[in-house]
Amino acid sequence: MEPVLFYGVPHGCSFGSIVALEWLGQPYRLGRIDMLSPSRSEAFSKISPLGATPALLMEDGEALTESLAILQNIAKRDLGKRLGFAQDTREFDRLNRVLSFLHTDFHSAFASAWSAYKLAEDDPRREVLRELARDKAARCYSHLQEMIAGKEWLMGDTKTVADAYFVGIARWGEDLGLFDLNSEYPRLYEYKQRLEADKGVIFAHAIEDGEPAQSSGGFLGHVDLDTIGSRLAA
Ligand SMILES: N[C@@H](CCC(=O)N[C@@H](CS)C(=O)NCC(=O)O)C(=O)O
Repeated sequence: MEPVLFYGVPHGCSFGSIVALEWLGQPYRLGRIDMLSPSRSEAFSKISPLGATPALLMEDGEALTESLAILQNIAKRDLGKRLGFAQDTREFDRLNRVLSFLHTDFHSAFASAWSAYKLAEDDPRREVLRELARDKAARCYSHLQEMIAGKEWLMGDTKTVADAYFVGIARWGEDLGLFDLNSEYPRLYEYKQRLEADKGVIFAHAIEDGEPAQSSGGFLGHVDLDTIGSRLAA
């Protein structure tokens, strides 16, 4: 049985894992999770005990959570695609460094702004939380702009899972109304636009938006969460 990636809407960080699966080109299915819904199905709670996405249900019924683990799992399925690197190489260490930065610094920089998003419009805590996120994320955007200088992709001349993960998170600055990337970080914006023109990225947007999506990879359709329980390892 092909792997199933559970992705979250709206605009989850799982976007990067969808893009990576498209770039890999091997058969897979998707499961859709509404992150704004207060409850999760029993089957999904077994797959992802914290209720978070992404989660990857693998061929043998074991579930893998955490973006970094999932992205490395996708990359190692065909190292010839160069979405990632063999573990005993310097490139592997460099990719891990970039992925860790993207997760622990960049992704987490937005946490307080997402908390603010869930508060009432007139809640006085909103602006404090948003300002905190803006400060932290600004440092990350600057660092990323330096990182991409003179390179086509984050790891150099090959697109990797780091680029896939980046594009799902970088949009949050504008989603949350905190940044205008084009005017504030023009070189980074240009890199992001190059990714936005990629077929896998266009596909992932269509999937999130619930629109007809043209896979150039191995997308076989969505799974029904009610029937997934039988695939879970004991
Ligand atoms: N440590 C996890 C965090 C994933 C995460 O933050 N997922 C968010 C979406 S970007 C989510 O599922 N939020 C909804 C929830 O936790 O209920 C990872 O890196 O995969």
